[in-house]
Amino acid sequence: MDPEKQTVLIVDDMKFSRHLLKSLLEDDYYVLCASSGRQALELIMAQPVDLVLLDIIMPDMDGRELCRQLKSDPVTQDVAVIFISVKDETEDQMQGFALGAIDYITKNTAPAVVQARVRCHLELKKQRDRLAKWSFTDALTGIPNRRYFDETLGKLWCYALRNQDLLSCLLIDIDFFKNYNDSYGHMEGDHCLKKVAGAVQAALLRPIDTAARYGGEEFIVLMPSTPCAGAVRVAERIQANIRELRIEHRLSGVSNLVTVSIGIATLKPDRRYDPAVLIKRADFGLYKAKNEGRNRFVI
Ligand code: GH3
Ligand code: MG
Ligand code: MG
Ligand code: MG
Repeated sequence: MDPEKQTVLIVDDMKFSRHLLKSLLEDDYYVLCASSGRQALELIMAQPVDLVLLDIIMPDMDGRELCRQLKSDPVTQDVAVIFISVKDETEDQMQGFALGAIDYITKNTAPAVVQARVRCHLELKKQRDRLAKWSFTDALTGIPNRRYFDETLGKLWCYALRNQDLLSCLLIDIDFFKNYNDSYGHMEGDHCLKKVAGAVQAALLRPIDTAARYGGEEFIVLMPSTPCAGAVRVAERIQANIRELRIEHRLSGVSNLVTVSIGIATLKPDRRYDPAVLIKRADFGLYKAKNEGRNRFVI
């Protein structure tokens, strides 16, 4: 799959309409088709979709209901929707925008115009994605930043809550990093941060696991559907990766090599808690790891 190529989902109960739209778009985009709202929801949950072209009149779940559901779920609320319908009254169109659609195309629109409008929206989506990627990336290390982490935590928390699933978190802090900066200089410090970020990220084997720079010399990892034992294995891999880097710390007089301390927390989200509880628990583990001598993890 070409990662630059965008994906459009056509949702229409009429085979003819699906085929017509598909023929207009398949040269430039990946095109998925669904014949019902329910099928569309399944496809949207299973893969990234850049744009949904949504028919309104459908049996079972109509297009408006699907749009309502997408916009009310934090996991899917950013999916862009364009209604494509035979309903051409001003009121229908205004209702479509009120539901959160970014455009409304009536089915009597010339095919070339449909194509042009879809292209225009997808171009804007591409630019939005670029900006989002930029604003979610830590400038020094190139890994996701705190903003990205906070958003992801919100989404994965909802997801785990709904599925009654476990969520694990690691809070990682470089040991004696102030001494490192004082002994080797700030530039070397930055270089060390980049290497440690790479070692943390390389320890994650599942694409759903997220690592981010949480603060100055702190990193955080979020792992959905992961029990404590799985989180421990990742913490061990992170420490092994950092050991292998063999970054000298001798000049500081407090340690031979750069090491990290890790706090581990696992919980099953509950409506009574806020996602911050998970981080608070990991932070408590980190605090204990520091107190017990550093270069270790504590649950
Ligand atoms: P501990 O083992 O208890 O964690 O000790 P520490 O020295 O690592 O902890 P402390 O919080 O006192 O120091 C963190 C240091 O991280 C201080 C700060 O100068 C450094 N730091 C934070 N952000 C950056 C950065 O972007 N680049 C560099 N070079 N240093 C940074
Ligand atoms: Mg229809
Ligand atoms: Mg710190
Ligand atoms: Mg530190």
